[in-house]
Amino acid sequence: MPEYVYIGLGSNLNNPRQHIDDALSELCLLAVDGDVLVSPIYLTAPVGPQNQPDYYNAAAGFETELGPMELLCELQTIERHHQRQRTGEQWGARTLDLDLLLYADRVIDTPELKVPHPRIRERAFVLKPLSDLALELEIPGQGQVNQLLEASDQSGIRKQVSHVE
Ligand code: A4P
Ligand code: MG
Repeated sequence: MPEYVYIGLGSNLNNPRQHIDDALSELCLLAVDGDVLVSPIYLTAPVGPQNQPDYYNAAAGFETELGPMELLCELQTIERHHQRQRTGEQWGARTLDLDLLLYADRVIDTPELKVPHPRIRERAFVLKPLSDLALELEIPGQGQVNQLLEASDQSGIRKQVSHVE
């Protein structure tokens, strides 16, 4: 049975807007019938080290036949296509970050994969685009996305012209 998943996208290096647009097309290949719901794209102030450019962030939702680990592997393959370098710096700049935010209503806690993504609730750059896709989405164990968003610090989040315009 296909399951519905949500992915968070982030980029702040080497033409980040293009990385986001390309990654959204690549995510279609993982989706049943190629159908992907895409949020608006936001320009967001960096969380973590401040000596890095602003990020472009978005979220995508789709049905997939892939299991959670298979999906994570595919996301990492896409990151590699985008010359993602892991520098070891926590929360440092990157060409493309794809986080598996939610996998249906499952809770997964293994060393390789934690779902829901552990830092969703602290991060308006994730909650805002996620709320555009599904305002009343329930984050297992954490609450509704709109309530988490209200409680989060949304300063530094600016909407960009939509990719479909
Ligand atoms: N991993 C475990 N669970 C997951 C999951 N649900 N989705 C493991 C994806 N990966 C998951 O990831 C490290 C390991 O996490 C993977 O090998 C995987 O097995 P990574 O992508 O190499 O590391 P990372 O992304 O640098 O670390 P982390 O802690 O995931 O960073 P975040 O939380 O993704 O934050 N500021 C703004 N404004 N916008 C941003 O997008 N992003 C970050 C990165 C920092 N500041 C930001 C932004
Ligand atoms: Mg990550």
